[in-house]
Amino acid sequence: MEKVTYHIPSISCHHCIHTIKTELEEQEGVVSVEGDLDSKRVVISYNPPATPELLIDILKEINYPPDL
Ligand SMILES: [Cu+2]
Repeated sequence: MEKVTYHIPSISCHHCIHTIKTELEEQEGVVSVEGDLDSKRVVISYNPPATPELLIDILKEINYPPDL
C-alpha cells in the first residue's frame, strides 16, 4: 500500500474534507482518506489501480487542487 499527503489550500471546513473523502473513495484502489482541517492536509492510502496522477486529477476536478 502506498501513502501520499497533499496540502490543499481550498479546504475551509469539515464539509470540504467530507467531500474530498467521498469523491476519492469512489476511485478503485483508494483504501482510506484522512483529512486535517487545521493543516489543510489530506493523507490518502491506496493500492493499484489508483495512482498519484489519478488522485490529483480527481482533486482538480472537484475544485480542491493540491499544492504541488
Ligand atoms: Cu468546506
